[in-house]
Amino acid sequence: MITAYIGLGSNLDHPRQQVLRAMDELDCLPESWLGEISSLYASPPMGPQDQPDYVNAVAQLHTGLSPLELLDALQAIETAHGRVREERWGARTLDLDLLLYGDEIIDQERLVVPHPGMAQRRFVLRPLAEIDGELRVPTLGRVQDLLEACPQQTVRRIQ
Ligand code: ROI
Repeated sequence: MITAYIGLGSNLDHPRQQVLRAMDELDCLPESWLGEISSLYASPPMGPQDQPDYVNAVAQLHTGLSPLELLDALQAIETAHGRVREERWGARTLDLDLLLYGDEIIDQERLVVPHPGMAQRRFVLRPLAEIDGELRVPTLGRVQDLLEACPQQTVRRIQ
């Protein structure tokens, strides 16, 4: 069993419901159960500004799935939420990012873990720190330190 961390984000079609439903669906994945979950947070879009604010959260998942099996499962959940392959950095009904997979470093064509860019994203680090600020991100360091060093962005706890 590995402890993985999944970043959830949505800014279309009832974002809070999208994120909460996705957490239930993570709990239903084979060989997996949901661990701790963060609160929900609202944040303005990073990237193009002509899109609604996002709802973001992070979930801990204990899983026996391999990294690529987990990636396939996350993409199947995104698709079930009506996500279509949209423009890069555009609005989406559901985004599930595999942030961390135990302490593994993965650099493959389909999957890079730790998630590149997570150290620049308060909407990832803030909920992750709520679950475990002492967690070490391979090559990057302690989550709480990453949060303190992260560029300011508004991230508001909503639920
Ligand atoms: N911006 C915010 N605030 N939250 C996200 O989840 C998010 N996801 C994205 C991009 C478009 C980069 N911007 C985001 O994929």
